Amino acid sequence: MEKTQPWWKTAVVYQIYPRSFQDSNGDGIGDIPGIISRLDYLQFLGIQAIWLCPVYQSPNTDNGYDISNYEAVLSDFGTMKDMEELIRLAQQKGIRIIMDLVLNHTSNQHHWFVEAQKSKENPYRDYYVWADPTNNHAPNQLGSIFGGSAWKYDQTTNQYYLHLFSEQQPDLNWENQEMRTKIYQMINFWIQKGVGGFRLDVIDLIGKKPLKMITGNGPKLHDYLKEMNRSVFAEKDLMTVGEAGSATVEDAKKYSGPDRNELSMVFQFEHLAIDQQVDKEKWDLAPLNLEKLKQVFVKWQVELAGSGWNSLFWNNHDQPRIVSRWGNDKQYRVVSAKMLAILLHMMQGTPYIYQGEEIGMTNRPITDISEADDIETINMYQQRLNEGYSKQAILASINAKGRDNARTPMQWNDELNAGFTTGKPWLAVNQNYQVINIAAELANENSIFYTYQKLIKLRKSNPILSQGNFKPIEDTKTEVFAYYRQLENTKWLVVCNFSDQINEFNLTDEVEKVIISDYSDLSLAGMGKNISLQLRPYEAFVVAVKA
Ligand code: TEU
Ligand code: CA
Repeated sequence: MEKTQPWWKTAVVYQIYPRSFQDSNGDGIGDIPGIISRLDYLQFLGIQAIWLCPVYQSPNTDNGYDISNYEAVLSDFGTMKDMEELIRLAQQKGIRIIMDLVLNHTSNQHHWFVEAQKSKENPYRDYYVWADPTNNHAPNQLGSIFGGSAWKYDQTTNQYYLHLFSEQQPDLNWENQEMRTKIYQMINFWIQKGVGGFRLDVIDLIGKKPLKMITGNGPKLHDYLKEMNRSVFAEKDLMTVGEAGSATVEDAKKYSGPDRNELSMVFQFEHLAIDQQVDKEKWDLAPLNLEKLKQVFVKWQVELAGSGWNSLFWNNHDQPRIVSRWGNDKQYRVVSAKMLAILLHMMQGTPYIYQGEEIGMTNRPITDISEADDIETINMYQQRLNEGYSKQAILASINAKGRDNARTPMQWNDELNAGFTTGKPWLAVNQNYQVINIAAELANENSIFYTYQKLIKLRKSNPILSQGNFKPIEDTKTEVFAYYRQLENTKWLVVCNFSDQINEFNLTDEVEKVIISDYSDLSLAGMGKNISLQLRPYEAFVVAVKA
């Protein structure tokens, strides 16, 4: 057993999308004072850190992922004083603030880009990626993740600039040492404020070689991360998590290996790519293949153990809500949400809870594109209309995978606008807030909330979860996902029925104690050795067994 583990190996992180969390001044937009007013709730849930999505100055073409000033707070969210207050008050409650760093690109309104656009000789020109036209066209066929070309023509200097996201998000040129040094100074500005760490947006892209059509995992990516670590993270008790959409297990070992001196962990998305058609886009839907899901989870658990560190998540501000996506948000919403939580939180890694996941908030379907806010969705709608897709097919894709699903306001209670705002919410509240809300969850001892609260407590007080090994149980029904965790002579069996049907599971262990279950009537009585259990819809339980 490791004596001293870094705090983030036994912690659970809560992700807040500030626009949608809690409004405090009636303008319909969530803000930092609103978050401060909910710190008691978060402390009661038991989380140890908050990943705060961007609150920096931004024109909001990508809701804050287009930063125009990294060292100023957008007035929608409040002031720098509010931010300092949040860090201080959270600290008092044992909660660290993890800031979201968007280092692959800035807003086109950032003064570096405003300068760079002026002339080829401008001192900031090389902070960005410029290229000459090829036969009067874009330098090459590189595409933007938000649709269209990744190159935008700039009349003033007859060159194109690179934007892997929207045209308003010009890519920074990480080959420029001076630019990198300015970024490190900015990171230090936030470290001096007392933050607990950072989430690094699309960090796998900063090594890009666009003229060679290389975007993710470029040749110098890990050199930059080592330089960043040396310059700002080293010797400090910070947690850093890199968003690495393209990462394989081998990549994750490079990012998060204990002696790599790069990052604490990464967000990889292999498990969340299973319900899309191979080599297509997330909008090209495919049914969830449970065998594949099990293989992916088992691979990451077994192969990264000891040589890196996993993040564990179902949701974030870019993903549809998991209870609608792979659970059952109708008849079995509560028990399927609990099953998904137990399945994920019993694994090795740092779990992340996205705001509202802890009460089983669901997707919010739209019937017309005018109800959408997200630039990625709006661009795709137009692009696919032009490509001849029917509106119905496009809306089906949006309702399954659109990012607005995760961005509807937090549902605090059954009052007007779910208690999120006294004004007009910037994005419509999901009308099921009358039933699905925090107040109702807190009043019900069998709610999803209390399952999450218990899972957080279990991780904090049982080293088996942060240090125990992971061993899958192979010979089960496809729908049954079962595995062991073991640390010395403590052994836990995790069994999850990932289905709305009854499925059997052959119990071969001697059960000693029920740790947690999503049916409140599970008892030891029926769990004799070598019996076949009939697992109820979405039944999940964890039991201590004889090692
Ligand atoms: O997301 C990376 C990214 O590729 C997103 O487009 C996301 O993976 C995709 O929408 C899922 O289908 C990060 C941020 O999380 C996202 O909110 C930003 O829009 C994006 O980078 C640009 O900063
Ligand atoms: Ca507000």
